[in-house]
Amino acid sequence: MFRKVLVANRGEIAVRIIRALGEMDIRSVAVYSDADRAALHVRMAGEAAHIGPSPSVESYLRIDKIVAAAKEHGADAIHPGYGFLSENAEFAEACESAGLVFIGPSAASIRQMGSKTAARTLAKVAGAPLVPGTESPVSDPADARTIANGIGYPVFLKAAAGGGGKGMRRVDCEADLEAALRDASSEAERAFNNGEVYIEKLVECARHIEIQIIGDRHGNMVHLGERECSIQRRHQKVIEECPSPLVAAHPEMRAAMGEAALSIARSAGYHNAGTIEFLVDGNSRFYFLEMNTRLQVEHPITELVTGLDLVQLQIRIAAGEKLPFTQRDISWRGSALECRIYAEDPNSGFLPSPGRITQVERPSGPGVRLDSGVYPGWEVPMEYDPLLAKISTWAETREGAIARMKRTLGEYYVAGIKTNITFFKRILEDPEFVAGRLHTGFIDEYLRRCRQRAADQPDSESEAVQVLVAAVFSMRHKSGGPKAAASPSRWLVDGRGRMGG
Ligand code: MV4
Repeated sequence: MFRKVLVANRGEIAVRIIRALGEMDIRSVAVYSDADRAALHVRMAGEAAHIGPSPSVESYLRIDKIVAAAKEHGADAIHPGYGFLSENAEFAEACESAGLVFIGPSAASIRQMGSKTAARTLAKVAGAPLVPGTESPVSDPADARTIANGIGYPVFLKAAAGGGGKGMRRVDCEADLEAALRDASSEAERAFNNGEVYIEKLVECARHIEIQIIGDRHGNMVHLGERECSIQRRHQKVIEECPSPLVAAHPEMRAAMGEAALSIARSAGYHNAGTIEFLVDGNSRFYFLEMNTRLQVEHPITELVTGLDLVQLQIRIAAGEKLPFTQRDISWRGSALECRIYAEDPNSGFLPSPGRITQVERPSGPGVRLDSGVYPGWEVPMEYDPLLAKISTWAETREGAIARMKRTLGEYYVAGIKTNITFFKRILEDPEFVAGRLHTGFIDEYLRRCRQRAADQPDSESEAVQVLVAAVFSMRHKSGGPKAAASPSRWLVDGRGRMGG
């Protein structure tokens, strides 16, 4: 086993990885930019290395500086987390060349799945159903027209080097196709240095369901079930859950999607943790979308329901160990939800809200997990993704997990910056959400329902509650100090004058 591992990331995921290393008696090395000198992950790690100025292109994206820091500190391996260099094949290669183990799949797997068209070909060869579309990039407008007419509108133009919704363009009719192709290609060129674009049939109001897989370097691989990630805003996931309410109602779907995911990963010769994304249409038919070759943000809900520690498993596999279980040993118990807490203001178009956190009240209790990268006094930098923390709740039933999440959000309190905490409280009360009727159009429809309700009844309770929240927050800012901030007036924010949930 490794003696020392460098964590090439920041924020809550760096903290998560440092925790796993601590439990495994492995020493940890943090890396940090100027803005992160006092960050929580730096405080928690055994050692830390400064890797440059605040912009991530000069620090967290610098392969040379991170590899040099790992060598200097005597690390055996590097965990990349998610984002930054986690799906960069050159980084994985640079680690291996420097004699460091990259805790993730091979550079070849990263490269293959990084090309979304190559991934489609691979999935097809593996026998998995695909969304109708092209397996190679399309650049000629006449070709694009022929293909789109063959598939039928609407279609999605997607960046071949993209993923996660970046560089996606919806096209509803032939007249819009040529301009959209030009836009999508130049956007992809700017974002990924690769202007290649492919075409897919756009599946409306589908569900976005992904399968977690994990395999060792000896050919053993299992799937760990699904996560439902249909609730996204601008291709940013907002709430994830496990099991998917759809799969819970059709349990045979899990085995079928699991088998499809395993056959894709096996044909890629994949090892370590990975996620296969599927779209599921109204007839419960599923189609391969893409594969993510990293640990995902939402891995905690899979951990809560399977009882496994994915980060520990990643580390053991990278060190050459065999998976300590087979598919038959995997079981799923209860239901889990995750809410992503961002430093953003839902009342002004979800604008980022960086600044100093003055106070944090952390939720706790049975079935509650908090993955947080912040502390009171920490200044949330504006340079990075504004994810502050993830709250996950577990209970025997979905209703229980929702009730627990509402209670937990009521206890959670962050002062000094705006957060989206109250936004979740309202979604969790939404009848469509409660009924589990989730689909990719959910957030747009939900926001439309909210605007409609506000227009129909301008002085409804929810409006009144918002005014009250604003008043309480501004009072607290004026009075200041921990005493005033801990005032029980906070508990009025649920509009019922009692303690959260
Ligand atoms: C799609 C799709 C419908 N049809 N592709 C978004 C993230 C990326 N990994 C895949 N995504 C989607 N791809 C086809 N051919 C729907 C989504 C999608 C989505 C789209 C609009 C609004 C919210 C969404 C949430 C999840 C998935």
